[in-house]
Amino acid sequence: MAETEAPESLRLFFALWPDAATRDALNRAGKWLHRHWDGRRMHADTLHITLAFIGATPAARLETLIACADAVAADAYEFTLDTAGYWRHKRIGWLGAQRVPAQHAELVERLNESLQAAGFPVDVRPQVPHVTLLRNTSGGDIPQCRPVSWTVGEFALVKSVTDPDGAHYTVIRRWPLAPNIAPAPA
Ligand code: 2AM
Repeated sequence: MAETEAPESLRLFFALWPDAATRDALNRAGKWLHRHWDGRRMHADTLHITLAFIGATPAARLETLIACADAVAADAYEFTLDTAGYWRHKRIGWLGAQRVPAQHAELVERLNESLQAAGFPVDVRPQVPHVTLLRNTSGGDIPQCRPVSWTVGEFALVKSVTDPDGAHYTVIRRWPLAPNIAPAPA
């Protein structure tokens, strides 16, 4: 590397990344919300729920970041996304949940603890899990939405690259969650 060249930096976050069927359902929800609120629809292949936003990270720290996620043990869960929301300050329209499963909160907490222990910047403010569906929208009355059921069986580390036509995301690695085995009837 030339002396003047900055060390490579990656913009990273951990997220729930949907399987194809869930992505289609989320994309349909985006189409529906766009009919109500207009704005710019997010591309189907960008739809996700952020678990922990890391931001600009030296590429040399990637292995440490991966080790943080390796150390996280959490259970799979069903996430029912059944409510639309609007944030005026960000001008985004999103899909979220009236009830956040305990396993989701545990996953976020364990990931944050692991990241914090390794010295990564962690935002400890409570977060509202959401899938951003629209940007640059003025929102409106909250319409009644058809729920999207997401079977969450893994989480992912994602790289974000922004170019003039928007953000592009690449999944770098995935981690499975422990399958939920229902207790056998007595
Ligand atoms: P958003 O969709 O609500 O804008 C990639 O940019 C992902 O990280 C998006 O889900 C985005 O949320 C989220 N994100 C971007 N900047 C963030 C920040 N400073 N803190 C938390 N999440 C952020």
